[in-house]
Amino acid sequence: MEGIGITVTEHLLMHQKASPAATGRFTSLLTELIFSAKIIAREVQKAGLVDILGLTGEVNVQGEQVRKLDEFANRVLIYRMQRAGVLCAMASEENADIIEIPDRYPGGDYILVFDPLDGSSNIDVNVSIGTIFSIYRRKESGRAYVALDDFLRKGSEQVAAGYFLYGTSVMLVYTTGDGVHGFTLDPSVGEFLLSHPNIRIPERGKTYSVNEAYTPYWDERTRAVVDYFKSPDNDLGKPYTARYVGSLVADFHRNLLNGGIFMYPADRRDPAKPRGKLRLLCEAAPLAFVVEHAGGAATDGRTRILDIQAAALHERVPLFIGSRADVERATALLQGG
Ligand code: AHM
Ligand code: MG
Repeated sequence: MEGIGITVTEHLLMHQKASPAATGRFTSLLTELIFSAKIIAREVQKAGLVDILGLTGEVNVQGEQVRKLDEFANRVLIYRMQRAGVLCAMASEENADIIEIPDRYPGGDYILVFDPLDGSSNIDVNVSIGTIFSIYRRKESGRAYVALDDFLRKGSEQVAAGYFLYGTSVMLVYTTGDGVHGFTLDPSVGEFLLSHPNIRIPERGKTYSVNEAYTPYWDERTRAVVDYFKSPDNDLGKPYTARYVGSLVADFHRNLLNGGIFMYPADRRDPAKPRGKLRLLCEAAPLAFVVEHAGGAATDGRTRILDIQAAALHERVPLFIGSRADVERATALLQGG
């Protein structure tokens, strides 16, 4: 249609045609995911109007209080994706175990891992939140049941990853390994339109994002990293600007477009067990896949995130992600360099 630009559906079909082996099943998966996100976005936008705010009183598998919109987003994704006919199983940040596809629905060979509504502490205060997704192909096609080891993979095995950002506008950013592309929802026509083709993250940023209130719980090297970004004598020659939304998708997206580094280091809030907060499979690995395909980097302070073999569904990792030069500098300082 004249003047409307490329829709995400057209973009998907163009890529499907370019790949001779494509069956259209991946396009179906993404199409269903996009529809689910539109439903979630509609509810997010109504959050101040309807009685959907507040806590349900339940606690999820991570020991955090579940908010109603998290539950809603989780239910929408499970309901729609179970029926999409392209998945063999799913895993959600909100569910302790693998989510199977009941026999009454057609199956497929893809595996979907998602964080249905990331940054949920921001729901009540009208600050951006998001849905993160990660897609793998099952290890062995045709096996009757999906095993945990189909999920416990390296992030480098993902076939696609991305996120929906429910912000001032609704955006979809994703990659299948062939460039990172951003689409903005035009609410007047209900379509995601290609707004950010082939996103490249600047080699070095000017922004660092970390929850500095946890400084007392960090080790010396982590403090040295943050001091580096605040120092006028760093490689930028002036202190970086601090920006921390507290919604991973929003912080990540800003740094992806403008350059910068997001950090969620291991800390000793639990003195017996220093650890990061973010989950490897549903948060760190998909965003690492996106950032690397945009020219950036992601590590846990030592190892490339995409090389980490997951040992548990809800495993947590420290995360340093963003512009390549900034992540390399942080990783070197964490190694005592
Ligand atoms: P959630 O999945 O329960 O929303 O938690 C993840 C969120 C991220 O979006 C954000 O980067 C981080 O938690 C903020 O944590 P903190 O409040 O400890 O800084
Ligand atoms: Mg999350």
